[in-house]
Amino acid sequence: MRVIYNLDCRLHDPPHEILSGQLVDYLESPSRLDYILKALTTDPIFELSDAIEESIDLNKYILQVHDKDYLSYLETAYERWVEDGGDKSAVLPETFAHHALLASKPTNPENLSPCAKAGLYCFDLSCPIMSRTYEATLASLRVVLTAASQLDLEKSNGIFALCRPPGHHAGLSTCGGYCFLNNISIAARFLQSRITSSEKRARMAILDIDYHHGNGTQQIFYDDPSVLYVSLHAENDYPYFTGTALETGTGDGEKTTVNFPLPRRTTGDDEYCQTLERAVAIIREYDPVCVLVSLGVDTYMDDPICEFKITTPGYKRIGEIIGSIGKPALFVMEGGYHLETLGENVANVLRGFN
Ligand code: SP5
Ligand code: ZN
Repeated sequence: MRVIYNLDCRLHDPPHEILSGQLVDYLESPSRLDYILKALTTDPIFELSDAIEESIDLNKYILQVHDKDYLSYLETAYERWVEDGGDKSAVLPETFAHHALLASKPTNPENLSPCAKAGLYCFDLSCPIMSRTYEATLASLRVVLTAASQLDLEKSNGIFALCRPPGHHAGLSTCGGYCFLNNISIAARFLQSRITSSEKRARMAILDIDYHHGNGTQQIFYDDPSVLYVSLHAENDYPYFTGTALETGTGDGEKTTVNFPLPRRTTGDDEYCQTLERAVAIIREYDPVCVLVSLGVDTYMDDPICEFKITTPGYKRIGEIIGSIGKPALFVMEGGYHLETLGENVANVLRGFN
């Protein structure tokens, strides 16, 4: 299987984050990429390439997903923050635009101070914007769109976009959960725009197997029947306010959002695979042109922030079930924080699919 990566994804490198009130090393670190690369290079079935497609107009596709004011915020936030006297290490919100604090939605967000903007465009503390963060997020997206451009839609093959920072928590105009740009959503729009045969948008399915609910991806396609969003994730865990089975979409998008919240602590390979079979049946029935997989392996038994019990061999079964859809698949890297097994777990999903 072909694997696209790029070392500019390493440029975003925050020193720490706050977990359960404690300052700890930033879990979504550049070394995640190194560990995955190392595991994939040892197996000849993976054909690695760091050649990215420079001619793809990223802004054009980003703006099909994210608000324009959010995009210009990401681009300029660090510079503006430093000009305003903010610390040179990173932009970080200190106050959030919580509904209890807002008399009304800010009408001119461009007039807000850099600190206010940080609290408007970010929903948690896990997304510091450092001097090279924006560069890294563009590199991450470029890896994903390069892989999307190489996906053969005529065959049921797979391709893996080995990227970071991840994307599925990023919403229309919000960063959070280590995510800035919603890579997989932008890839779905990119693929739809490549299929010009009919006036209607081609059907895409997004299967999200990260431990956490992809609140951003769900939000982006909530009213859109052309993108089916199916997620398996932990119930009552981060990001806490989304991901119940009652969230099924709205308007024309009613029924094209499907959530499978699973119990923390007890969910292991068998329970997980049984639910994944149900998810896959829904995707088959929808009959998309291709499947985009939000590939998180933070469901692993020893992941430092998660509480499922998936084993390393279990990931191969997961890959096999995804392969049984019989559609071309674009795998996009999301979470996974147990460095020692990260690469092998990712490799097993891809091996199972093949
Ligand atoms: C892409 C991705 O996996 N983002 C995840 C960001 C999670 N950050 C907050 C983690 C909070 C952990 N606290 C868990 C306590 C209950 N298990
Ligand atoms: Zn996750």
